[in-house]
Amino acid sequence: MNHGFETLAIHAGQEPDPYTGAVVPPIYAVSTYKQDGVGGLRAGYEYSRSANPTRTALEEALAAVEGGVRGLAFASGLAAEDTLLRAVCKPGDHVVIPNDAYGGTYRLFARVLEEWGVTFDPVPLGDVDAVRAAMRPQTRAIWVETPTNPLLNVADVAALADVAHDAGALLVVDNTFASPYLQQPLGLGADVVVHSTTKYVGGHSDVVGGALVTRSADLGERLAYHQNAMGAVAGPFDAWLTLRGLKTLGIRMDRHCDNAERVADLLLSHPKVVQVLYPGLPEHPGHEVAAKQMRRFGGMVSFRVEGGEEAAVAVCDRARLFTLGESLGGVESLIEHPGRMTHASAAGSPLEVPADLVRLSVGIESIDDLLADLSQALG
Ligand code: PYR
Repeated sequence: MNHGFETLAIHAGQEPDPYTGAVVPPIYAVSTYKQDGVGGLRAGYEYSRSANPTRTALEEALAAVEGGVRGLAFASGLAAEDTLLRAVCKPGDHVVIPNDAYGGTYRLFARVLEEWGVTFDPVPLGDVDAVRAAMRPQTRAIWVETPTNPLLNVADVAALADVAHDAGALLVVDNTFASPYLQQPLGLGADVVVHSTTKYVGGHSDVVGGALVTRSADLGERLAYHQNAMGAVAGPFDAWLTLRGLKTLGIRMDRHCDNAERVADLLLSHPKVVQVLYPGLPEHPGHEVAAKQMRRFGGMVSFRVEGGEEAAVAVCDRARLFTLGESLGGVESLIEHPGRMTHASAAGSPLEVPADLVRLSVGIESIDDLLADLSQALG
């Protein structure tokens, strides 16, 4: 479909149901499908681990909004990551990862994939020369997050795609923080996009899911084989909720960005804030690259608080409208202390996050209420 983003989000993969005319893909709560004679599948569906019509609708929509050819939906972002890595790596292979990757991604590499024989090196991805220097003959992929979770560092996707491809490796981009509305890594040269669809794509904090989208049909086919073989698929209810969220992604993201810009401004002028991490700020080291590859700068803002860990935890505890909780990307604003919460698994590792760091997922509530809550939480 050659349409704009919002049209694709609402219509791609979502033709009205041919049987009833239902304008929204129904929840196909079904495990198996009647065959008209052995092997006689009516619409290609055989067993819902392999494919389910509600999941297919989501997968086609995700591929369309990312500008890819194949989308695959999983039970969680980490299920998508694990399936991808086991499909493209074998024991003995090596992956370059961000030195500030999401804690769950780090845990997957450090505690699960390393046991399976895949090694990794954490590298500051903003430094393209450092990434090039980290490449080895066994490097199978560069794993990119941009902006990163929770430090909001920015990596140049097009430059890293060249580094990966020169070395015969894949460029994988976790696009969870930006969402496909703000950034489309496949068009910049990435081979695979990864999502925790739990976040902005789902957008309402009511479903956990993950996705992979590929630029090539061949890689898509290989990942689909592993999706079926490993079985960590999205169920039909979860696929339906995620698809419902996707339809409003564009308008939600614009409001997330509007509100995050105002929040970053407030934090910047607050005496108790030591540093504001937001790629939309001109002084952010990744601002220029972000401006080149993103439509806007996103809804995530992190900041460092004067007084260290206890002061940062106190800000989180005092917040009211910003709900204290993990996750991000929902309509409601969230606050958390990454060191003790989402990134606790990186404690003591090279990926340990600063103890005075607070992460905000700025929601789409009335901005004056959000600013008032933050002001009182900062004290
Ligand atoms: C996060 O809050 O960073 C998760 O992905 C759970």
